[in-house]
This record gives sequence, structure tokens and C-alpha cells, in this order.
Amino acid sequence: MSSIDALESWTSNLKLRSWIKQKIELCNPDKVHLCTGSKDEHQHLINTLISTKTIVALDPDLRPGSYLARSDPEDVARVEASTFICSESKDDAGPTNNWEDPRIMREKLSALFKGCMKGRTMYVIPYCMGPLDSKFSHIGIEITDSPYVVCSMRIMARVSTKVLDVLGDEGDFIAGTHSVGVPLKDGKADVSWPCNPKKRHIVHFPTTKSIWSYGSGYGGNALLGKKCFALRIASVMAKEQGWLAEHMLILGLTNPEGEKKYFAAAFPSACGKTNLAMMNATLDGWKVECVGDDIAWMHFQEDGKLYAINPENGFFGVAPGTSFTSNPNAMYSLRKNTIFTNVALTDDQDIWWEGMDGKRPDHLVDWLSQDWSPSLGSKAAHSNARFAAPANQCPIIDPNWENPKGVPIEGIIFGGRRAHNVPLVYESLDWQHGVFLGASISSETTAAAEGSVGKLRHDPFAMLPFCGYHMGDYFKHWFEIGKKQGLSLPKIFCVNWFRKDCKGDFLWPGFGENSRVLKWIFESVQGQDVKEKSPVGFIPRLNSLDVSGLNISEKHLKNLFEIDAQEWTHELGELKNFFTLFKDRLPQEISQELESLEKRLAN
Ligand code: OXD
Ligand code: MN
Repeated sequence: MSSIDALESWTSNLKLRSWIKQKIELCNPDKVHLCTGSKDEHQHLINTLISTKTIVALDPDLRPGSYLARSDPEDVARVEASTFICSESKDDAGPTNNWEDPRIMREKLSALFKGCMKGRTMYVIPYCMGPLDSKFSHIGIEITDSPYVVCSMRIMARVSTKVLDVLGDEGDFIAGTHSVGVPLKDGKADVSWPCNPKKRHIVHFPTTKSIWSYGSGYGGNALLGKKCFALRIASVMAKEQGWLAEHMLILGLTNPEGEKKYFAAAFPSACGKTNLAMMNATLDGWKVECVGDDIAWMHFQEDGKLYAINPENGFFGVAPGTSFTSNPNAMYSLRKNTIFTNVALTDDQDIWWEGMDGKRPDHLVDWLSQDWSPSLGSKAAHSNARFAAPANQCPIIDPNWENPKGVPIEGIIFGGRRAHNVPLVYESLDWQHGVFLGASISSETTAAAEGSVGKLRHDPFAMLPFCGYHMGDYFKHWFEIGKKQGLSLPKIFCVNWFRKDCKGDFLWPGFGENSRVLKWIFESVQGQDVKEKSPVGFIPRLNSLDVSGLNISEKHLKNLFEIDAQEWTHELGELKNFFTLFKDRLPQEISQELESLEKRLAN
């Protein structure tokens, strides 16, 4: 059967057929593989990846169906400096995104992608973000020359020919074109992790809702359903269509009486979002269940309530620091069918990383494929090493995680990694103030993105690297929601697990003990009398935060909620300065909130 015949029996969608033909012409692959998402296909691609030494199989008894990939040392994280939002006008991308004129960018991309798949196979992946039977889900097609991407996408998104059935003759899709950017000319030998770091481009066209990614095979740069589609492009769709596409986990919380509420929470990258999403509550009778750990698509429905779906199908978590102590449910989720990237390999063909439980092994093969022993003093796993594990393997996956309607969100939580100033938990005074709090998130940086670690950076709504349009307009979109009639707006909270004392020690134990904070939030949402006003928002009333059985001194507790007017005045100045970035597209509500905060601090 010719490849054209194959294409015609694979999809009846004319737009899709013609798009694939254009891409074949442009990229000039040696072969085309139209993916089905089947098990056999997966195994075939895994075998290919083993033969190219991109992955190694882990011991099937210890870690069934699981593999370790090692990337090129120059391709280890998201690359914000090479990420572009190519809206028609520069103004529409805003000051927090890189922009290029779409016409110029298209020319650049045409040159980059011309013949880029020579000597390689082009894979065409049909995938759905969200449950296939949900009216809130959206279909994407990714073209890639990386079989590692195909295998990872099969975990992270719903990849199957059923997607093509849903797409039908006329359906629309988000088109994503990805290449590692290393054509194999004249039989040139391949390397285990082809990439082209000097020419990396991760490009989004919000007008045509299309994505082009060149030169990186890593994570969100290459698995286009995640950050590129479900956040950058989806945020534009959400703005146009009146919904919310957010960098938020979704969790269900049940109290000892069996009452359940769902919450969505936004934290900048690597602030313990996955840990919170699948936490084991330490408080007796309280239970957390996980709907998603990274992205929420939320719509107000007929009853006026906000419902969220998790568009993803898996967890792409940061491995170092994940352990049975910090996150047992993540550890159980990755017991099988998991692709690890840039973690270390043990002598019995299992995986290891810094922060894992138990004794540190005396010998490992590190993420750079070198023999490693503790005396080297280097890290055996890269600090942004990842696991891609199917969400349904999480022992506390929520029974409603694939509910096509979504789950009703009653509270939204913002957080960051802040050593000083920011209280353990506080609640916004109202929706407008809550949106201001989301816009004011800042956090000390980690290794999830390139750049220096430990510096404070503003990350509004944890969307700084992921908002596909002008961030000032994004704030406005959130403010406008609060003005609509007939909506039951969720309450908005801020948390900070990371406050330190003057010696530099954490004031709060974190992890499962964060259930105490969730309990307080739950009770506030129930309307219980648990809060009192402070200049920055509502904080827990004396004794309303349950610290029973926790060895925490009164002094510690006081420090956790201390609001130092002088420090906050400094913080306010910092915020004012940050918001000037948005010039005339800063919504007036932000200025009002800055003024109100100033007044409250002065009183
Ligand atoms: C992620 C991130 O990988 O936010 O989820 O960086
Ligand atoms: Mn994330």
C-alpha cells in the first residue's frame, strides 16, 4: 500500500490529510509512520529506541515496562529564551513573551524545517487533551521525528485512532510540528539523543493556533500537547471563548464526615505541585485524591459553577526529591510503564536520584552515562530529571478524574517558594483581590527552566512561561469573570510552605502536614468562622489552624503568620515596579488593589 493509500485509510479528514502531505514535502522524511497508539506500536518504538541507545530497559521484575532515557547534556529543560509567541502584533504577545513577526518567523521555520527529517521517520501522532468523550477536550496532531516523543506522548496524552474517529471528516485540530533538527544526510550515523541546541525554536502562532518546535527533544519543548498546546495555545482559546486554561493541579479533599470539595492550585514550576496533588493527609479522617498535577481547563457551566478537567493523561514530574517520604503516591505511580529521563541507573538496572529513600548506592551510572560514586561529589541525576508515568497508576487517582463534565472547583490556591514575608496561608478579601494575589505570585527559581537557581522571580498565576498572549489582557480576563452575573465564584487563597526562620530553617514541616492548611481552606469554603482580617487578606483566627499533635511552638506559629508592615511596604514597592511592565495594558483593578494594600498597611 502506498503511503498515500495508508493516509486515506488512516483519516477521512481532508484538512488533516493535506496538512500531513505539506509536512512530508517540507521535512522530506525517509519514512512516514501514522501512529495508532497500539501496544504493538509502542513496543516496536521502544525496540527502536533501545537499538539507538536512546533508552535502556530497566529490570522488568523491579520496574516492568519502564525505561531510562539520557538526553544530550545541552538539552535538559524548557528553553524560555527560545520560546516565541508570534501574534500578529508585538503588543499582543506582551512584555513577558519573546515575539517575532509571524511572516518572518514562518520564513525562518521554513528554512529550518526544509529537509530536516532526511534519513529519519516522520511520526504522526493523533492525540486528545482531555477525556475523549468530554466536550471540553481538544484534539491535537503532532508530527515529530523523535520516537522518544511518540512513546512519551502515549503516556502524557490520549493517543489512539479513536481520536481520528472523534475528529471525523470535518473536525479541527491543533497542529504541532516538531523536529530534533538533525537530518541524517548521506547515511550519516545517528547519535543517541539528536538535538540542535544552537537552533532551538519553540514557536506558537496564536492566530492559526499552531505550534512549531525545532532543535530540542526534551519535555515541554517536544511533547507539544503539554505546555505548548494545553497552556500557551489553550490560554488564547480560553480568552477568546470565555474559559480558563491554567497551570494548576486539581485535587479532591474529603473531610471525616465524607463531604468532598475540589480545589485547583497554581504554583511556579517545581514548588511541590505534584506532592500536593497526590498528598497523603496526616490529619485523621481527611483524604486527598488527585485529578491532575499540572494543568486545569476550567469552564463555568449552566449551574454557575466552575468545573475543571485535567487535559493530561500522565504525570511528567521532577524526579529528584521525590521519595516515599515526600510523595509515596508518585513513587507508586511510577512502579511500572514509566519513562525516566536523566535519572541515575543502579547496578541492578533500576533508577535512583538524589532525595530517594534508603541508603545512597555506592555505585551508579549517572545521567551522563559515567560511573558514579559518592566520592565524586557530583549529582548522579540531573536536577530536572523527570518521570513520565500514566495518571491511572496513581493509587489515589480521583474516581472523577476522567469525568467528561469535570469536577466542581470551590477554591483556587496560589503559592510560591518564599523564604520570607508571605504567610503560611491567607484568603483573598474578594475575587478582585484574589486575582491580584494570583498576579502577584513570585517564587525563588528552581532547575525546571534554564537559568540561575534561587533567585526571586515574578511568576503571575505561575503562567509567566506559559501565557500565550499579553499578560495584562490575561489579568483582565480573570477580572472580567468576577463581574459576570450568576456565577458561583470559587474563593481564592495563597499558601507558602517555604517560609524560613532567621537561622534559615523551614518554619513549617510541609508535605502531608499541608493537609492542616487544606483543612482550614475547606472550612473557610464551608463558611465556618475561621478567619480574621489582616492587611494582606484573611488569615486563620487564633487556634483555627489545626496543629494538634504537631510539635510546633507558639513562637513558630506566630512567625508563620507574621506580617511585617515594613517588609510588606518593601514588597509593595517591588510589586508596583513589576506591574509597570504592563504599561497601558495593566488593568486598573491591579492599581486599585495596590492602592488598597498600601492603605491597609498604613493603618
Ligand atoms: C513542568 C513545569 O514541567 O512547570 O510542569 O516546568
Ligand atoms: Mn508545570
